[in-house]
Amino acid sequence: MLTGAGISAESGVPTFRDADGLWEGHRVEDVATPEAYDLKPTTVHRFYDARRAALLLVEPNQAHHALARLEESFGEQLLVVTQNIDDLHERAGSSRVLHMHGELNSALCRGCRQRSPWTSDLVDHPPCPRCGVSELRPDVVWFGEIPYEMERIHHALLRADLFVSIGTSGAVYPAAGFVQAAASYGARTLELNLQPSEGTDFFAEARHGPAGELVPAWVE
Ligand code: BJW
Repeated sequence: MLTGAGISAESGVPTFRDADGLWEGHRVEDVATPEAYDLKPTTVHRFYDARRAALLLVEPNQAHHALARLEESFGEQLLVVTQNIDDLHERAGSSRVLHMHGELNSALCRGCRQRSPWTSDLVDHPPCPRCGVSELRPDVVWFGEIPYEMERIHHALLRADLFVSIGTSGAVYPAAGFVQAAASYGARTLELNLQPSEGTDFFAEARHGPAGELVPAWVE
């Protein structure tokens, strides 16, 4: 299972590339970069601080809950690889979740690369509590950086019988390439998205509509 911003849209979390997208008129490819952070760290911190605060006000939706129910039935056979940095899968009850683009509630030290929970006292941006030297940045994967958990994801793609992609535009690699990898290793492939994604032709089957309706209907 691969999920993207579209699965959280009905919870009220903005997507990246839809009309009312997250970066308010900026192309995400221009701003979600380490270079943008180097240039304007305070602006970037403010942006993620606001998203972290907004996350406290939203709840998982029917699509997140349906995937949690699926895990209850399939256990270790089910793996959710999410590009999302929110924690809505976990709050719905999923436990087998890999956050390939990092997590909003985690901090990354720019020096020692240690990851630690993002706590409220980090609002003042103190140095890393472990090395005491370098600054903490949001623990998210920007363009040009290597996504997390690639080895485990590759292993899962190799073994998958079924690959389902939910709420992602298919515009960002390596996630956009997972469907072709899974298909080449023998998996059935299904897209569940509001509209045809950029990679829709690579899927054996596609259903289009809101995730809050499509995912529960597919799961039941
Ligand atoms: C609904 C819905 C509803 C709405 N119901 N659906 C040239 C060619 C190929 C690749 C490259 C290239 N040049 C550079 C690259 C690589 C680059 C890349 O892909 N660039 C593209 C622009 C081409 N990728 C990278 O740099 C990545 N790293 C990398 O490749 O490292 C090399 C490497 C890889 C592997 C092994 C070893 C080495 C890193 C990419 C990092 C992306 N980071 C971001 C920001 C994360 C932090 C944050 O959240 O702020 O991740 S960018 C942003 O895009 C975010 C998302 O996770 C990601 C994907 O977006 P997503 O989830 O698809 O959202 P949207 O908005 O695009 O789409 C939403 C969809 O939902 C739409 O289709 C809607 O219709 C739908 N929808 N409502 C159902 N209710």
